[in-house]
Amino acid sequence: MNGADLLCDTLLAHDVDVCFANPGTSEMHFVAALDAKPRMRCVLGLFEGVVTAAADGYARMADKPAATLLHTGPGLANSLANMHNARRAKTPMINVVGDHASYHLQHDAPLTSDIESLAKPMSNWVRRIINAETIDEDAAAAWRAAVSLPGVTTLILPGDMAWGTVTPRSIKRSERPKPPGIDEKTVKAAAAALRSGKRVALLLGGRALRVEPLSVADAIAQTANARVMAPTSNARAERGRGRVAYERVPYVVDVAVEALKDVDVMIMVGATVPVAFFAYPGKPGRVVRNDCELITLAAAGQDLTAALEWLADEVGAPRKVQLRPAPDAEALTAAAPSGPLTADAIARVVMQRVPENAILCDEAVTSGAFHNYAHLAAPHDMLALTGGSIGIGLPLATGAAVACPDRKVIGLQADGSGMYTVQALWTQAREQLDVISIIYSNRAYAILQGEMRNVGVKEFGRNAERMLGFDDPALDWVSIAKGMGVEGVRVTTTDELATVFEAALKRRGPFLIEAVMP
Ligand SMILES: Cc1ncc(C[n+]2csc(CCOP(=O)(O)OP(=O)(O)O)c2C)c(N)n1
Repeated sequence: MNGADLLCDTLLAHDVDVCFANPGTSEMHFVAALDAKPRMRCVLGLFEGVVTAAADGYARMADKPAATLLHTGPGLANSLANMHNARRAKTPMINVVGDHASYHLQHDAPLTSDIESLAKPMSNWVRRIINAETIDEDAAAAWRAAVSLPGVTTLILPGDMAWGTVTPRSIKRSERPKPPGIDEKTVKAAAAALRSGKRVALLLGGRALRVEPLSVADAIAQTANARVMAPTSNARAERGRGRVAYERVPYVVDVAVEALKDVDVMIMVGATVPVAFFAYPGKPGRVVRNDCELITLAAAGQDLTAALEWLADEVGAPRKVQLRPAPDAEALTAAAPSGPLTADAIARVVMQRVPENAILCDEAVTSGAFHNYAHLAAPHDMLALTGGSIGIGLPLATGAAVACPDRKVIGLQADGSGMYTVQALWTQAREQLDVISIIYSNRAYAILQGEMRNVGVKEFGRNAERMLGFDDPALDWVSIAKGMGVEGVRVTTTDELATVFEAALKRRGPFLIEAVMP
């Protein structure tokens, strides 16, 4: 038995049985160890940004970490943008990064780099393995750090630790660390605020956006006349008909300030104070009022449902609540206007047809109108980009589909962002994953064109046009998909989209719809 075997066995003992991978020479012993364990499912990503985003999507849906396998500093560097997104989503993840054998580093061979310095900013926990005999302890520590949230962990595995002989042993599974308890004083303060007559918003994030805690929050809100809100983008939210239709904090600063101007007290549950995505001259950084009282009832790694239940008891809220009727239910049946594709029309076509229990992955950017209708769609999970680093959508959907093979996954994907990690389509084909990707093909970085106009530029010059648009040559998404083994169809009208989407929902396996927007 060698260190790589011990690492693999320890991961399996902790029920980490999927490894998204892009290996290299220094990881060959670990590849051999993974190969010797058929229980471990290894999924190849053809770029490391696919690997980490797929591990993210997997963990969001499986509620447990996947491992990743990355090759030395450069492989890790390629994966970092989506590792950043995972860290922002508070996703549990165990990255295994191979390195040269420890005694080889002195030669400064071509792939030598400072892996720790690359890993630290995007990881919550980093450890270099220095003794093959104790790899089981290292891997168990990584698992504990991953599941106690926030949880991106990185283990650096030098070649000699992987091939070093170790004493065979039976592996003990670690206890899941107990989350920090809920603070009684804070619960009482939150309850007092809810009883005070002040205008209160409950801001829910992380696992508080699952059905059960959401409905407890809604009961509190109905009892105390408060609002239920969520951050603009969330790792995973359980949405749709029959579920709590919370308000999202708007993305645009002025709109967010306006939406929150009446909030005297914000009670945060698995969320932090909402801030503007960017600084703009003369605009605030925090979008709540300066005098808004902020109460953190519970943070991401705590038991958010227990915190809400305690608060509900304090304010005498019932556990069974009447769901408030959707105010605009006629949108459910009204056909989207036929004609050229708009973000709103696509959202309505999708909303009316989303199958029950689907998983939606949102990287629609300026075409993100689906959120306006999410409460009207069949019950679904919504996974979104939480770290602002575009290029997550296609692999996020890939990982979610690996975690939930019996559920339809639907990617709402802006074209510019889709191109960053387009290789995920190949993994979808290779693994025959049940994913429909709808590409919002506006052939531009539309959000940046909007930001340019916002700074007062009316006419774009040649350089701005060439940096913010990509219609020449136009990307041919159907051919791109075909080249990676995924069938696709191009649509240009609402009616075509409806027909093609309905047909796609009836089949299994990956499929792509290029929705060309004027
Ligand atoms: C990794 C990374 N690179 C660049 C950016 C800057 N950026 C933000 S949005 C955007 C363009 C998005 O274009 P697209 O995905 O086509 O969506 P659209 O704006 O057209 O709706 C860019 C380049 C970013 N957020 N993250």
